[in-house]
Amino acid sequence: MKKASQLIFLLLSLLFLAKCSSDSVPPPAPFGPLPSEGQLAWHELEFYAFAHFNMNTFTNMEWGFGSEKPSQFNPTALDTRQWARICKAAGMKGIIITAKHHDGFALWPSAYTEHSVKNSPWKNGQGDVLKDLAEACQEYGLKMGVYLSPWDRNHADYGKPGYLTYFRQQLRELLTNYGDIFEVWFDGANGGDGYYGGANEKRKIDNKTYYDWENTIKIVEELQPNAVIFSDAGPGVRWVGNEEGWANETNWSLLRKADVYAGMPDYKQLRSGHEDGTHWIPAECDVSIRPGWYYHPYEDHKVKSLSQLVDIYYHSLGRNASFLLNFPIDDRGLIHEKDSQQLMKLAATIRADFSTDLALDHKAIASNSRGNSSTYAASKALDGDETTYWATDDGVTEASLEIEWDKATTFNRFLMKEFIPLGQRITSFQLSIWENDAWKKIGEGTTVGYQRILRLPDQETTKIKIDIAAKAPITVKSVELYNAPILLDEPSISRDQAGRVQLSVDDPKSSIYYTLDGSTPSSNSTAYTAPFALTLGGKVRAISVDPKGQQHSDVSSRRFGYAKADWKVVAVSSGDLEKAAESIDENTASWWHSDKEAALPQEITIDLAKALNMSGFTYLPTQSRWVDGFIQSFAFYTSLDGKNWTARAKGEFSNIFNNPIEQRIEFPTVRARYIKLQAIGIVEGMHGMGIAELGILP
Ligand code: FUL
Repeated sequence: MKKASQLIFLLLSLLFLAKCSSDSVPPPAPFGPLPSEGQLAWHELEFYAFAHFNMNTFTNMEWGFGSEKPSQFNPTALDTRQWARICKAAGMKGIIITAKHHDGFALWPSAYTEHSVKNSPWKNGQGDVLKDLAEACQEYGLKMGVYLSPWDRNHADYGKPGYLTYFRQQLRELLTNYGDIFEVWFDGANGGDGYYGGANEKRKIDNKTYYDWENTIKIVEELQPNAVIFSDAGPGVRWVGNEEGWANETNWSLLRKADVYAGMPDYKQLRSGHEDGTHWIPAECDVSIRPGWYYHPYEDHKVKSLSQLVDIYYHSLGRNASFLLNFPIDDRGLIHEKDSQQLMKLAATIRADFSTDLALDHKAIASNSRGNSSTYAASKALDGDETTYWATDDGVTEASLEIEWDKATTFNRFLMKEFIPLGQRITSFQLSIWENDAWKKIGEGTTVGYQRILRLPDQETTKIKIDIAAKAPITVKSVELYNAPILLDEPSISRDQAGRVQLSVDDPKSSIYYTLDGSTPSSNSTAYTAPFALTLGGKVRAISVDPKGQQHSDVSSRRFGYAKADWKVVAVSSGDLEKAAESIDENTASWWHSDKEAALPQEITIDLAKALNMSGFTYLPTQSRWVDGFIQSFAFYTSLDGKNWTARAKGEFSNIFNNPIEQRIEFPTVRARYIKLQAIGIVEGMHGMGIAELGILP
């Protein structure tokens, strides 16, 4: 008995000593610029929303001139709780609102201007969008941020020193009256001309000096010490150098602060940051779910596809940046149904992709771990605990980590995070799997930082190895592995000029099935293997199906007229005849436009190469981001010889401005070789006649 207790005592003492010795191993020294507390909290937010809602929503503009009237701001069903409910359901952590955009209209009843909601018909001037949103965010547990445009095309003093006082007074209102603000967004844009209190002139400022940012930043620090400040150059968070939602694969959370400023022309360097940066200024990817930032009914058919949104997720959050997704709030004051539908699909995909961490608590071996201490052991990267990390000894900047399973395991997502409170260190890494008794490289990357994710083809193995190189001892907070299900997005359907239809999906593992008889496709329909001819036109409906044939995407559908292989534009009333070929090239992204100054009517004549029976025509207006040339009223003629013409249809494309999708006009079947489309009227405010595609219905 005595012996047993002595033994237990000895064991306990040994354990105690072992623990003491491991705890006494100091953590690696911090390396390079470090994030602040506020920045660390911001990193954790990852995915949050932008709400572009303001005067532009009602004027159908992207950049209002500043001469708009408060009376124009009048949402019919504004409901910030709907925004918050949707964002929360998608796993977003906050909402940043355009409190004031470049046109100067204030969404809150600012005491310093008459150009605000207080003079609008909305709630008889008693409303305050900021207050409504603050309450909604509070209710749904979201954070709120504010966008305050430095450029103000309404204010009489813009460009003069006096404007700064006004700008700062407004900033104080926003940071005082609406509770905690997590991010303050300062835009770098300045287009020059504006209303400016009636002056109607161009006012350019010197971006480097005019705003005296140093003193504006002090106001944020004083009133909202936990908020991060966004601008092209931070100081809290930086723009990523594009509005498409991607960072470069190499992405440092660092910038040489002295070399950057808001509105700088050489902004593309922001996509990677600066490896030798002097300050911690991580990147944020801002991107809209539609082409525009503000709501335009004519973009209702241009909401980003699931595949596009998923790509953006991986190209922002997977590359050490955050993901700020914009909703152009519509003129009712709601997130549009189509936008929320796509958002929910994205959220479901991301949840499924990261549902089970296959590395969690698995056996891990590192080639080196700091002082052989359990505190910094390899297992700390797999324990799901964000406060612990695997670290290497001082002087050891190259090391590997192996993870082993008892049985073969399949994964296709690799996620790694550095312990960034100690700085960003990793410069490169390689991922290998154990195959045929040897390591086989399957992936690699450069920087990691807060988070790096690789999308890989399916990998089946019993162990993996990550070789890492860094600028200082390695500190890895997590390594995670997932087996994401197949991405089932609607196939995209296109046809070339020769009439060959191509169906495509992003995920190569899914199969495509289609029908041509109008029926709903299923996995019993025709399987798509290669482009097929559809020269006489018809309706293609398609789905993508998982390899087991159990799940499928929504149905995509497109209707085609005759193929355009031998067609030729023989005359245009103005504009470039050669370029007019783009109106029949089956490419919906290209277009032809008549001379913008030429008087109406304008027309285009096409030779179909042989006489065809036709029962109508289709017109797709230009699909460019900046819409123009939409035909409002038209006349359509046919001819057998190109000399004697008969009018077959005359009328208007109703609602084309709001809904610029393919227009179909039918008429009793005729036989003709030549067709002529005449634009009699163009949508108000547009110039010339524009065509993305013209087609003929069999
Ligand atoms: C840009 C602005 O000019 C756009 O209108 C939009 O607000 C976007 C987020 O930032 O620079």
